[in-house]
Amino acid sequence: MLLAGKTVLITGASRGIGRGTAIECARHGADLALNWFQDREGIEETLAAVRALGRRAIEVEGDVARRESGERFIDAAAKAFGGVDVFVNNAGICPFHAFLDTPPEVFERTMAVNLHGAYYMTQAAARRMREQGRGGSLIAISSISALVGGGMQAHYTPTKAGVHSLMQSCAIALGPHGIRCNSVMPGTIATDINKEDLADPEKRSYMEKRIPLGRLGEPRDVAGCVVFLASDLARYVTGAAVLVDGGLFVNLQ
Ligand code: NAD
Ligand code: RM4
Repeated sequence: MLLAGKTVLITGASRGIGRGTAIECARHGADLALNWFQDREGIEETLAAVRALGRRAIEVEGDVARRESGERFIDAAAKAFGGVDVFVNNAGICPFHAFLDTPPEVFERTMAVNLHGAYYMTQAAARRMREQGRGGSLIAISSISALVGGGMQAHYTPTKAGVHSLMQSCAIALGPHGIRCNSVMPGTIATDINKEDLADPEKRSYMEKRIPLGRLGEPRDVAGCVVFLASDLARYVTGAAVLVDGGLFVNLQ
């Protein structure tokens, strides 16, 4: 029970890593405020899973790319649970596309959701934590793609480097308030975001072979690391990034 008594907020919690993280946080005793967008069915499943573990949970609809979504989300969480202890910036998109003909709308939407959304959400959560005066933990779901490229991801990888950089700067800006800021860098985790990309058996087996632990990741592989960073076990960890990739990044030869 590493998170007993804490309120954890997660964006994009209707499926994938966001849902897996919500469930793992609930197992560790947290109450959950869950942001979602265009996926009512998915968020209902996440809520049911969290409540089945005996934890309290609320859902707040909102497109993270809209500036006002941040304050609405934080206000709703604070009203329901009396405060905000942990904020997980997870919502993200990755519409795979060749670089040379990526439409500007695809680039701009990816930036707006993954980076601008992260910035405004993080700022709203940090403002609340500072007001509360009891510190907190901000966690960005960055990516291995913050460190290495992807030929079909030139509009995406800069957003993942961006959220990691955001956590580094926030660690400095918010350290005096006792607010820790860290990134988790998942490798390749099988979720809807890459379902189509990994539907190609050749691509899937290529990725699997590159991973020393011999398998693609699951959302709960990432969730364990988030729980650690959210918890008081990580009380002296800030400005850090943790790869959760089965060894993919270090596998040169
Ligand atoms: P996913 O598609 O299963 O989940 C993405 C979630 O974000 C969904 O709940 C979706 O509804 C939500 N979302 C999308 N746009 C939104 C918006 N505008 N406002 C609010 N919510 C929105 O994918 P996932 O793999 O669980 O991805 C979660 C995060 O993990 C992303 O930031 C992604 O970049 C990151 N990540 C994923 C992998 C991977 O291999 N799956 C690896 C590294 C990093
Ligand atoms: C991740 C990483 C994975 C990819 C997902 C969509 O950040 O690049 O390999 O499958 O994004």
